[in-house]
Amino acid sequence: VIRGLIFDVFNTLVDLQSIEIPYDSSETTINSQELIASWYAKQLEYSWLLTLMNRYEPFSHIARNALIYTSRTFGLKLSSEQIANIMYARLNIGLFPDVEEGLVKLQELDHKISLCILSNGEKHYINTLISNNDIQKYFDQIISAEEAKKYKPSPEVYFLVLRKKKITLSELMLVSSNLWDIAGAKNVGMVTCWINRKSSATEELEFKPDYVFSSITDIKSILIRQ
Ligand code: LAC
Repeated sequence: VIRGLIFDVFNTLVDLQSIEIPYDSSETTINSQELIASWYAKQLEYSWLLTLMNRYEPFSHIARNALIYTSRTFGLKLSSEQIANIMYARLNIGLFPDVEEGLVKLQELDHKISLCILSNGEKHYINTLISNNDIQKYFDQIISAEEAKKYKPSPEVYFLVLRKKKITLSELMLVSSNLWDIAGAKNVGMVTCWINRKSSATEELEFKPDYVFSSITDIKSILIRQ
């Protein structure tokens, strides 16, 4: 029986593609969608590099450094003011259109399911992002990898949830659009739900998601049946 849902943030609740990058097509061959995808991939790479080295830096520092690296790689000449503006826009990344409706549906379930956030983003950043999107009311807790000083998919980060809740891992379901995060959660025995909005290809990883949906609004169907 699933008693708690744990939500990832980037690309699961908020759409990184909604960030506006000041982008001059004469400076680069890459489009803004590819630029944002590369920026995110670089953030993950840096976060995993630090975790493997037993070091920690807040995710926003990583995001800023990854932005500088990515823009330089693709020939974009961003001024420090433009970088500061993008980092400011990162506090207001927009929700995917299905998120709010999906959260409302989960709240309407007869049996109470606890909803919480587990993100690599640092706590004050995630608090701001979530309240700027006015969805903090749906979650009982916001848990950040900052507390483990390691990044997902390190097991210690998923274990943080156990410190806060009297629930076993097999009663918790991670909801994420990131398959590396699904792998991390399955690795520690959580149930997993992959939100695949864009019909992305599956990864060749040993750990497969237990459920796959194209929208957060569909999660309710699993919980009604249990
Ligand atoms: C998160 C990102 C990294 O943890 O997906 O919210």
